[in-house]
Formats: sequence, structure tokens, C-alpha cells
Amino acid sequence: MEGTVTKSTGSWYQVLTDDGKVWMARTRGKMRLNDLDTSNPVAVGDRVELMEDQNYADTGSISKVYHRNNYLIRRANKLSSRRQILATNLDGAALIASLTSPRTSLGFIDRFILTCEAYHVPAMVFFNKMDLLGERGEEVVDDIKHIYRNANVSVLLGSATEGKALEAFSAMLKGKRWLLAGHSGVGKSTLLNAVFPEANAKVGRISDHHAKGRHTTTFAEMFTLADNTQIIDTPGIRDFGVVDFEPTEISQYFPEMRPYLSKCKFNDCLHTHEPECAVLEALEKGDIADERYQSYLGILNNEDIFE
Ligand SMILES: Nc1nc2c(ncn2[C@@H]2O[C@H](COP(=O)(O)OP(=O)(O)OP(=O)(O)O)[C@@H](O)[C@H]2O)c(=O)[nH]1
Ligand SMILES: [Mg+2]
Ligand SMILES: [Zn+2]
Repeated sequence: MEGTVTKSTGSWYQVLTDDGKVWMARTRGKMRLNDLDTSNPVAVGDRVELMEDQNYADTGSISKVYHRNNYLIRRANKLSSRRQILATNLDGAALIASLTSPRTSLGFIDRFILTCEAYHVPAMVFFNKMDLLGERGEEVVDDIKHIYRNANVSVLLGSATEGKALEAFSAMLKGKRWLLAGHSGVGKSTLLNAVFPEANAKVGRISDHHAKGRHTTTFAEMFTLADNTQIIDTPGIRDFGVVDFEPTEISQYFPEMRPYLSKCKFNDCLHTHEPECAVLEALEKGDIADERYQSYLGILNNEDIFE
């Protein structure tokens, strides 16, 4: 049988076979699934081969993971080389961010969208909880739009209770398979429910002030919704470490830097101090946002974990 992994608990997977049946599955002991050194050999979104278990009902084992069209991967911890696949076979990945309660740093956002760029996953950033910014909100909207104007990423700003951004969000997700990721408490599950009430995902309580440490969603789960929409809600992540890039490669994943890369004097320019560097000149002129350049430096210097 063939099916799609719709939930991952670490030890058990939920698999939806093409006849609409839901199975609980484990991986086969010795199976060599792929060559990636990851903590999870099977991830939500994977197409898998499932062998029915003769002894227990609705239970099976995953014997094969089929080729992935794409995937999103991160390093969870600076000390560990272990990588985690967030989800696979995606039409897009939305980072849900909030500037307060909890705060998402621009560095975190940029590491996420850099990884999307490098791994061929269309990216979106939804700045949620704008209602909490009050009068400061409008200024923030302008700043954020300016920072990300050439970054090849869709940016939406709004809140889970406000209509306009939600409409645009819904239009992007409908009929597609998107991942929702971000810190715990930013409102991933709330947004999912706001756009697709039938998802009925569990949401954290408003009274919690330490939202960053407390996880309401505990497992990655794909919600199959009307119009062939599949949304993967995930547990909050503390950080998003980028994996395995050569220093000279990093600037290629900053779309706004790309037009300048061939114009630097040195082929192996890292755009930090070199003479006749076209990226530094563009930065000076304001054609590359300073905030994005700072994120670039952070990634280059491997300062990418746990703020
Ligand atoms: N003021 C305000 N509160 C919001 C907004 N969106 C979500 N919240 C609240 O934020 C809290 C956390 O929301 P969740 O949807 O559980 O957050 P989550 O990102 O799914 O968190 P984890 O599942 O732990 O990763 C809840 O109390 C929501 O009601 C918003 O736009 N504005
Ligand atoms: Mg949640
Ligand atoms: Zn340069």
C-alpha cells in the first residue's frame, strides 16, 4: 500500500492511505531510509510504502520512503550536528512570527527563509499579533515591508482576529500543502483555525505569559481540509539553525544580493570587508536592507542559535 504521513510523534507515524484509511505505523528496524543524518527518518508529508500488520488492526510498518520533491530541514541545537526534517513535499512554508508575546527576531526569520530559498520551498512570513502593537503597528508595517521588499518572500501582517490579512493568507493556502512553523505561542494553530475552522486545532490559553517555553501543539500534524488543502501545523521551535552551507554560498540565497554577486572584484568575496565589493556598495546606497545584511553576517559567522 501507498500512503502519506500525516502525523509524526517520533516513535509512531500516522499514515493516510489513498483509500482514505488512517493507519498507525512504525518504521521497520533495519530499513535504510535515506542518506540524511536526521533525527527523524520519516517526516510529515512523506509518501511511504506501508505493509499491513497481521496481528493488530489498522497498524502497519513503513518499509520505504519515496523520493521527496522537496523538504525543509533545520539544526535544532548548536552543539549537535543532528538535523530535523520539518516536513516534505511542500507547496510552501509559512513562518508565523510575532514581534511581541513572544518576540521573533529578524535573524530567526531570515534563517528560515534562507533555508526555504536553498531547499526550493516557496516561503511566506505572516507577522501575527499586530493588534498587540497598537499605534506602533503602522510604522512596523512599513519597516517590515521595506526590509523584505526584494527578498523573494511573501509578507503578510495581521492578526488571527482581523479579516484582511487572513483573506490573503487563506488564498495562498487554499488547495495547497503548506507548513506552518514558528516559535511556540506565536499563534500557528490559532491562525489555522481562523482560516479553516474545521481543522479545530488545539490552541494555547491566553493567560499564559511564558508562551515561548510552553508547547500546545506537541506533534507535527497535517490537517486535510476542503478543496484539497493540506496544512501542516507544527510544535513551536526555539530556533532555526541553518545546515551545511559553504561561506561563499550563503549570499546566493539572499535574493536581493544576487544581482551584485558577479560584480564583486573577487570571486570568493564574502562581502564583509573586501575592496570593490558590489554588495557592500549596494548596502551603502540602501539597495540592500541593513537588517538583512546583519542576518547575512550572523549566518556567515555561525551565530545562528538561541537568542
Ligand atoms: N492578541 C492576539 N493573540 C493571539 C493572536 N493569535 C493567537 N493569539 C493567542 O496566542 C496564544 C497562543 O496561540 P497558539 O495558536 O496556541 O500558538 P501556537 O503557535 O500554535 O503555539 P504552539 O502550539 O505551542 O507552538 C493563544 O492564547 C492565542 O489566543 C493574535 O493575532 N492576537
Ligand atoms: Mg499550536
Ligand atoms: Zn562582495
